Amino acid sequence: MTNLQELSDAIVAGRLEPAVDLTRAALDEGIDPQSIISDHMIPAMQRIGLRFQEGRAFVPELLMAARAMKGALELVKPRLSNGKSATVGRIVIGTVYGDLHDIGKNLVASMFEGCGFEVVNLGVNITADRFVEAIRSERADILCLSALLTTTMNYMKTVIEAVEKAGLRDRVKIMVGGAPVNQLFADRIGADGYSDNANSAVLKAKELIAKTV
Ligand code: B12
Repeated sequence: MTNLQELSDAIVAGRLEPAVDLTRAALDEGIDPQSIISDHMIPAMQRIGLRFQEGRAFVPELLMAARAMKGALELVKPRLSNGKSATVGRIVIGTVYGDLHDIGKNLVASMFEGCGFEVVNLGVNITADRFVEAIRSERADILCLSALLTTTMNYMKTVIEAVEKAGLRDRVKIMVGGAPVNQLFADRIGADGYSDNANSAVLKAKELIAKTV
């Protein structure tokens, strides 16, 4: 039986190979992929984040942990898919300008894909203009914005204003998320939806799509 505490420890220690091997073993044993992510991988990132906050870890350690998390996540991602092929809706997702955090955003994007959405993942450090352009070119039903820094979360408001200015606001639903974001903030900046995790993000997106049809 795979020791999932070891997987969590490997991510915290930034050890890519053991993290990938332990993840593969856990999947082979039939452990629920969602539980591997929610109960072991995400808490590992929270642990390293706390160490960083307390001055017991530094940016290189965060980077190593992120690399191990991403490597392990690559293995789990295909298992999140439930094989649905019909398109539920089109989503454009990205991390806002000034922000390079993409693990959570990519996890949310994978869950959307696994649940039948078509997803255009713009990446990180995305300007308001680029989001606006993508809503048009990709004919997005939902725009998803991610931010992990208190200094970048306000840029979400800039994006929403740019969408309004471009005359696209009534055509697209906007969802926001990321560790410093909450429902109150989402309401304040005029977003249509917020979620603090990838599972409820999918439920929220489906709810928003249902409202438009
Ligand atoms: C890994 C990491 C990094 C890595 C990022 C690598 C990468 N490719 O992503 C690196 C080393 C690059 C990094 C850099 C920095 N980081 Co950093 N980082 C983290 C860390 C440890 C983990 C983040 C993570 O991946 N979490 C796991 C994922 C799964 O969770 P998540 O992102 O929250 O996503 C979930 C939800 O929020 C939600 N969600 C996310 N996006 C969206 C979008 C939508 C639409 C929805 C609905 C939901 C949703 O669903 C996701 C899945 O459940 C956090 C600490 C923490 N606990 O969050 C600090 C943290 C975010 N970083 C922090 C800081 C300060 C920095 C730096 C400024 C450090 C520096 N001095 O250089 C730089 C900034 C660089 C930049 N311009 O962006 C601070 C932010 C403090 C603040 N209040 O703003 C934190 C909180 C650490 C701390 N405790 O101090 N970081």
